[in-house]
Amino acid sequence: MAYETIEYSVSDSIATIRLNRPEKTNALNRTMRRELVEALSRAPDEARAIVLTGSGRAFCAGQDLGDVERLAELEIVELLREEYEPLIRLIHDGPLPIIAAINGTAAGAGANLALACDIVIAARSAEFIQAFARIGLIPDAGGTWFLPRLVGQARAMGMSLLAEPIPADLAAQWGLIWEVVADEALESRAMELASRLASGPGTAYRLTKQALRASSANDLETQLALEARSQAEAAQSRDFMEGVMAFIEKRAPRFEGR
Ligand code: LHQ
Repeated sequence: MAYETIEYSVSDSIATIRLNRPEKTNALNRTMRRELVEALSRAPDEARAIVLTGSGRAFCAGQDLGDVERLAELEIVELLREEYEPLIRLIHDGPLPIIAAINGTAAGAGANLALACDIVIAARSAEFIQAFARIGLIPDAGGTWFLPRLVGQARAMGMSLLAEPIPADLAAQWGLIWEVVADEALESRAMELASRLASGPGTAYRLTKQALRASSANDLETQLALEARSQAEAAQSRDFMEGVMAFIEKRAPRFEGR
């Protein structure tokens, strides 16, 4: 299926989703949000890992501020609940591991789209900006939820109130993202990680993602119970049997992803 604002391709069980409005710094308009939801929904049927990246020099500048007619006060609740929330939830709750490969500036909702992903790697020249306060808004698209969990309250508050660019190296140092690579190595590193995940134990990945995502709302007792249930499910997977057999036979496992 052809898209207008993103590119979607599947190769070697990796679905690559590329934001593709480079002349608009890949700002999110309604079509892009709809297409992202469509692509993220189909990927689990077609792939075992997802890479989300951008074309051109920005990753994503957040909400398309040119889309003014949709920014009238009364429409914002609707816009967030109906268009941003499904997108963030699909990334956060989806069964596949999602790697964000941040090729340039990630600002506003574009930064928080990235932070919703499971593993975030960034080109050294990339930066993260909670740009909202610059235009009199609060961090949305999950920002107020992700930021304190990733970097703690002090840094979350500083990033949000001061709205200054956080360079990729500092973001990695703070634990906002997983790693930084040279600009020219971003794509190959993203594909290397994705191909490792796409040939890994899919059931275990899905359950690990769910358990880690659930942990911040649970007490230890609840989380231990969740781990027990999830581990019982993982232990039923073919990949678990294969992992154990490969260990005993001293060979590399051949996981099927189920
Ligand atoms: C853009 C944008 C953009 C349109 C650059 N829109 N054109 C908000 C509202 C309501 C409810 C829902 O949620 C949200 C969530 C949000 O995301 S609010 C936050 C929106 N984003 C921002 O405030 C960031 C605005 N952009 C910037 O601060 C800068 O453009 C950044 C730092 C991203 C990049 O700076 P530069 O590399 O210096 O590029 P530039 O500023 O020259 O931008 C290049 C072009 O992209 C330019 O167009 P032009 O025709 O002049 O070349 C910009 O107007 C356009 N652009 N961001 N969000």
